[in-house]
Amino acid sequence: MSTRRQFLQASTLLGALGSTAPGLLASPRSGKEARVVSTWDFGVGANQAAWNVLAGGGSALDAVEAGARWAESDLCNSTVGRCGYPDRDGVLSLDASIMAGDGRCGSVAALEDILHPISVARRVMEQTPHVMLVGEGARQFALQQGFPQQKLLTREADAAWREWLKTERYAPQINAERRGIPGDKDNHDTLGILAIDTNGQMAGACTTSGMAWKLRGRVGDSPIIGAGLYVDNEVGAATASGMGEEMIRNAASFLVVELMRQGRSPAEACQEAIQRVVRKRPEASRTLQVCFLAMNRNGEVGAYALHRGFVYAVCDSRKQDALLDSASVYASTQR
Ligand code: SD4
Repeated sequence: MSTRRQFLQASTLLGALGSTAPGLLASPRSGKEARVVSTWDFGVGANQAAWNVLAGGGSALDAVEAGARWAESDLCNSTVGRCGYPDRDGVLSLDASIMAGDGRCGSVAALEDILHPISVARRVMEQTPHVMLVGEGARQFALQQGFPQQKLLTREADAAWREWLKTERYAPQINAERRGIPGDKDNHDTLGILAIDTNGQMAGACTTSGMAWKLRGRVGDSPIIGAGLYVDNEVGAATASGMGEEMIRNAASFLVVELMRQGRSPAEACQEAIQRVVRKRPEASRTLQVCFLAMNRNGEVGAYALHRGFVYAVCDSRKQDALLDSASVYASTQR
């Protein structure tokens, strides 16, 4: 959180350099430069974990899994992994998806008691003929695969839930914590991470505990291929953060990739997808946050959000810790 501002100047520099300047970590064979991008400020840490893989010659798929695992272990994040906030029954359940640029994909939804849903999603992709496992079936699969069972709800998350029970008010806030609303934690901050490796292969991952205080059994966009994440080596990749129902309604990450296929830049594609959200539900769009992040197969990056406050992290051979402000439809985060 605190690191955001100091990156902005560097971000401008990164933007000025553009994505076509020759990078240090480029394959002489493919001419492709490795790059990884992630949602929100904790994306800087996730990118660094992913970059360690890419810089060692690893694949985009291994990189995004490493980045997502970093976020799932992060002790400061109340919306991803072990420190996530629970549903209204006090149960923490996790959603995650992973996708390779050749169309392979896997996901888990409403997974309980397992620290790394992203790695379970990858096992679904690699060890089963299926794409998605949910709930108790996903948990049993994870245990069979050797993932340890852990009680994940932290003391802080449990205390926050007990506090919430006093009012049971359920009104998702836009960037609440960033706006400094006392006692209000952000209840949306999914990690979406996209990478391209030096072989030109792309991959993406998305991991979240979903909306705090959600109805038990509610599944957001993050584990739904095409909504929270979509990757196609022919075109590029997209991921989303914010109110998942809007992404599902608009098949949003797929939409962003298809718009890039039609010739839009990543930023233009994200902007048009956001405009769809606005056109479909103009009133609701004033009270919800929706954010898209995309990277095309040339490594060009773009983002767009409904409301100001969305930041995304970019990491490549020139700079590993750049953090950029996304453009948005609404300049103010007022509700
Ligand atoms: C969801 N998109 O479950 C997720 C939550 C989120 O930032 O926070 N995204 O709807």
